[in-house]
Amino acid sequence: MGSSIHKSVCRVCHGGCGAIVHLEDGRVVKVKGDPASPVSRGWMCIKGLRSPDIANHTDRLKKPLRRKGKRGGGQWEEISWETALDEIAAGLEGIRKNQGPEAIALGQGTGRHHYLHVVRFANALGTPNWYEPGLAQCFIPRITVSNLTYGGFVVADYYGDVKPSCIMFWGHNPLISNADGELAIAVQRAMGRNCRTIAIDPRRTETARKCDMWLPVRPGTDGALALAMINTIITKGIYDRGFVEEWTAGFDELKEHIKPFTPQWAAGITGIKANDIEEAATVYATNSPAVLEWGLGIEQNINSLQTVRAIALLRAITGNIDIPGGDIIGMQILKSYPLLKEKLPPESSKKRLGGEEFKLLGGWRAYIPSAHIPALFRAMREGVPYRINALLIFGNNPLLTVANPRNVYEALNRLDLLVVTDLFMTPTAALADYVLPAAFWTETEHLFGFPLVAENIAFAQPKLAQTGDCRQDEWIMDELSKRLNLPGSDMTYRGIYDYQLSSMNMKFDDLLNSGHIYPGHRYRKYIKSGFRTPSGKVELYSSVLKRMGYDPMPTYIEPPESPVSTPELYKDFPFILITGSRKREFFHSEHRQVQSLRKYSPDPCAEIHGSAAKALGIAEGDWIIVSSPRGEISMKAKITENIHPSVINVEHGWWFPERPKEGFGLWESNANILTNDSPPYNAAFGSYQLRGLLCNVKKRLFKKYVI
Ligand SMILES: Nc1nc2c(c(=O)[nH]1)N[C@H]1C(S)=C(S)[C@@H](COP(=O)(O)OP(=O)(O)OC[C@H]3O[C@@H](n4cnc5c(=O)[nH]c(N)nc54)[C@H](O)[C@@H]3O)O[C@H]1N2
Ligand SMILES: Nc1nc2c(c(=O)[nH]1)N[C@H]1C(S)=C(S)[C@@H](COP(=O)(O)OP(=O)(O)OC[C@H]3O[C@@H](n4cnc5c(=O)[nH]c(N)nc54)[C@H](O)[C@@H]3O)O[C@H]1N2
Ligand code: SF4
Ligand SMILES: [Mo]
Repeated sequence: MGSSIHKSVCRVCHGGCGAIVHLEDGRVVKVKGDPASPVSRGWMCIKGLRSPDIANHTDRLKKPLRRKGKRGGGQWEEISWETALDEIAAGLEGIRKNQGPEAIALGQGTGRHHYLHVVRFANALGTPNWYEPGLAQCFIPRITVSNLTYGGFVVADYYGDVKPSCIMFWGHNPLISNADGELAIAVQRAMGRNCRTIAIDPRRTETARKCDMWLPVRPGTDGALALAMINTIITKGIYDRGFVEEWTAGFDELKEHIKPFTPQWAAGITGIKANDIEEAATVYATNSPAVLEWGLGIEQNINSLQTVRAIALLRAITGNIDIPGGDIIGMQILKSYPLLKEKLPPESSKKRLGGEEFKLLGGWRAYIPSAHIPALFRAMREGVPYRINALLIFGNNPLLTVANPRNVYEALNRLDLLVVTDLFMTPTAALADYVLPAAFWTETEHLFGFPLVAENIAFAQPKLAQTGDCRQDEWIMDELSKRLNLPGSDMTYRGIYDYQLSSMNMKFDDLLNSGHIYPGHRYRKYIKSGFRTPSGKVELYSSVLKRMGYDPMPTYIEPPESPVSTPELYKDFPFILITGSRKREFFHSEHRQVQSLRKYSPDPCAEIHGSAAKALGIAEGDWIIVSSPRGEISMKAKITENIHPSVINVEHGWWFPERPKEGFGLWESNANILTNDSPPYNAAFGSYQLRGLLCNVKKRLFKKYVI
């Protein structure tokens, strides 16, 4: 076959970096950055560059597998795709007829190529019960609040001619996470000489270390900090009067509402000095255009809705929306993915687990309605309010990425049918009845709207290579749809790409030739058509939230497990726990088997401040036990000055592919043993707590298990 070189776009993470892929005899041998990419301009991160090591890994799943012997026993039989698909379709058909389609649940992971195809497949099947481990805990609060407040999702304008004069990073570390298509390289360039920068994070992250100001906020109290910044900006009169008068609704109510939320008030809650709060608010409000880079740190707690709302209002009162160099509303150049919403009858939607209770996650107003994870896994375990019999997972490892893996484990063991599609055998896949081999990004054909949700650019990803019998997830769903004769089964994923591109009179083949299309941004779209909200203005006072029974004005409540709320518990658990801060070399629970990435982080680590470590007699590299009221795990101590002394930062996603016989060491260092899937939840989204809980740390006295 010889060697050849191709252009593509990397999707090891949420993606976007232009990639030059070198093939030899059909194998991916090298991946380099594409200098011609309009967003990454030649840059790639370590995961993208190591793509050949992932694609060609000897542990890749290569054939469909059927379980032999007992569940989780590790005995498999290789079968053909025909057999696997026929048998799975027959199983699904039986459950659909006997228990009803809602007894089939679908699961998927974060923002991958097949994301919307899973939702379409669920609708076609007639089940309202699909989930993703992010959603209420990730991105849905930011998307929903943007839509409610400004009528569209905003992203930082790094690619236009005007560059931001200020960037405020809030619970976000994009230099490492490249989250949702906001690439580190673009952020780094924007942070150049003439840009004021502020980081709000309990850790002095890679991003914070490059900033002028670092505000080490107490985890879970960001809502109070944002209210105090609004207070400062309004009290000092440094808001954008013209924009506020013409383009916002509810300013008078907001002005009245924020009176008690002074910087002094917030200082007592957040641990940030009142002067610093005022200074940060002033820098943000007086250096226009300004970008507010919000991240996951503000969502993985039960105050998600109102915290995100308060932060969203800062953009509005400073007039930084849809202006050059500010936060711009996405162009959404592609036609919306045909999700077949109309195929899910209202009586089925009503059965969505948690949908009635968490209206902005699962109700009709939700961005893409989904099930509430704790309710769904409870239904699997207990059959309440009805039993879930089958779960089909496309790229998710819930035993590592969902709160309380014990509950997940019990739930998975109760299923009649568990099908997991993945690149590798994982702790979750190990419990399945069928394991299906997924295609890696160099093996998929994909139309990629960038950045996620805002879609200002469309990229084409060509299928370049083939590993074993691996297939892309969309193909698997299409094949099952055909066998089940589901609505929409006449349109394959390839047909959907053509449909989506018809907005620009293009076909997917045309885009494959050109690589990408970037029609350019139109700023201040609202001047022509208003904001897409009920009032046509930015809703400082949210009429929709009011109607839904939620507070129309941003509010603050103390985290339910904290030094203030639970002082008794705090005596036994005297640290504040945060989990899951991103690491360059891993994507969630992935890549622990890839030596060229694992070598950077061979062991699971927890960050602890030098003063706390000293007091506990813990030295760098010691094995420690981190415990919470829910359980304990082993981690290696990483001592640092770059963290608030009261905070412990625990890496998430840890399992040990090298230890298959011990259940992959699933229970040893799994951060979610410490997190909480129990109520209270956020009232609108049902968000549970992965950050801002209490924990304790002690030195581990016995020797660590040796591989
Ligand atoms: N404690 C704690 N837990 C967290 C978080 C945290 O901060 N702290 N973060 C949460 C967030 S925000 C998210 S979004 C979730 C992410 O949760 P997940 O999406 O579940 O995380 P991953 O481990 O990346 O992916 C799961 C599996 O997908 C497989 N995979 C990768 N690409 C493909 C593909 O194209 N097709 C298929 N079929 N499989 C593929 C991988 O091999 C992996 O086994 O984790 C959440 N969990
Ligand atoms: N390499 C790599 N990249 C990834 C991922 C990955 O697993 N690995 N995951 C992807 C996914 S799904 C997501 S959602 C994004 C997330 O990307 P980011 O939004 O950048 O999220 P994190 O790094 O998880 O968390 C950001 C910061 O929140 C801080 N934090 C914790 N609690 C609080 C709090 O209460 N308040 C404040 N203000 N800050 C807090 C943490 O210290 C951390 O530095 O990354 C994506 N990119
Ligand atoms: S940042 Fe994401 S898209 Fe870019 S190279 Fe890394 S993994 Fe690939
Ligand atoms: Mo996420």
